[in-house]
Amino acid sequence: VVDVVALGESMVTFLPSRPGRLAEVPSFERGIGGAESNVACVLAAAGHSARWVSRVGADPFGDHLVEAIGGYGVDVAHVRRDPGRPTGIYFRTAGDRAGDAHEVAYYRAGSAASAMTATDPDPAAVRAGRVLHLSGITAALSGTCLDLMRELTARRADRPLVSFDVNHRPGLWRDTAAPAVLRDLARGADLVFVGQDEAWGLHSAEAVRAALPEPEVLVVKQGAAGATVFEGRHVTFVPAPRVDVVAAVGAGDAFAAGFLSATLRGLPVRHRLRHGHLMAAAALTVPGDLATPPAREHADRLAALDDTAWG
Ligand code: KDG
Repeated sequence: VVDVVALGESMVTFLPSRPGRLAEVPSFERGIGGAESNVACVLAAAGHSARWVSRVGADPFGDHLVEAIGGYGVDVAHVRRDPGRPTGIYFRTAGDRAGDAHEVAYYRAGSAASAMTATDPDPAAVRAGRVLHLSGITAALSGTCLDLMRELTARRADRPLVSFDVNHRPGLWRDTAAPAVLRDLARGADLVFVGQDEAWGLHSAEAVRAALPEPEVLVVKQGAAGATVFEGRHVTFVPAPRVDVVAAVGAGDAFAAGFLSATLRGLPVRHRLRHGHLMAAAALTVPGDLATPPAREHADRLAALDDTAWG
């Protein structure tokens, strides 16, 4: 059994080769993006078995995504090539040092991944892991992708642990119902990651938990301050280490990967949070989505330091 199956659209990403607005920079460097495949790549780099399930075009950018993500050690055998639709691409700036003021231009409408349906990809391949990791991005891609998300978050006995990162990307939604749609999907998951800034206008982690009591584990990410986990009746906050931020994109995915890795290894909640923070810290210090995560033994040593070292 594979540890984690991550399902979602990935895109070739173009980052300006020098600072400036998208309208002005003359050249770009190619990278890869896609929230769910980022999680799979970080998990594979951290020694887990991970599968990415998706669709890409039968085009050179599709080739590149399959090769690059496969190059991280992720199983890409269930990525379908669609000769009739293109691979999505997007351009983005790294953003300021606070990380959130970056420009994004998507070219993904009608992409190969947006044609996924509730029955294709193969449901058996999607449910073959100990964990199925999903995000709210997929729900925004098309009506058939939203159907797929509803199917995968429907509660049923024979499913893996369903992990859902809310990932509200306002630029992708034409629909004002996005917050309600995302909340309904989150209700069906077992483990939910949500940033306080995308949490339905609620201003405290406790208010988010009150609004979302169903998931067994709820992780509310509070930016540079840290993150709070609600698990049953237990509430645990762990501050984030201080980091010189280069670009915030990819940090949420790395956080999810660290938390999932520690969950798969049966570590206690405080350590799960610390592994999330450590993976995120690595991603925060590079301009692209993906950084080399700390080696497992090193991360374990850092996560085991006492509370005074963790602020
Ligand atoms: O979490 C990082 C992602 O947002 C980025 O890689 C692009 O998947 C992406 C998206 O749809 O915004």
